Amino acid sequence: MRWVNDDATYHTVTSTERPDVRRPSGRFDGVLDAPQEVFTVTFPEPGEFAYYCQPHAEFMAGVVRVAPE
Ligand SMILES: [Cu+2]
Repeated sequence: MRWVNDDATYHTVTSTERPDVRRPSGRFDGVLDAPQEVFTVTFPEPGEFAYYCQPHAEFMAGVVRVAPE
């Protein structure tokens, strides 16, 4: 999965155990602090992986769904 910072604001891509509990889980934590900066995570197994942006946790979050091959 690849995230690109599409503006000039500081964002993070921070893993969390559940989408409704936005607290770092330690699996990944990328910083996107410049325009067009890229952060990439490889998910080796199927599953659902929740993430959020630490400075914008109230409205910036998502889930990556990795389908079985
Ligand atoms: Cu953000």
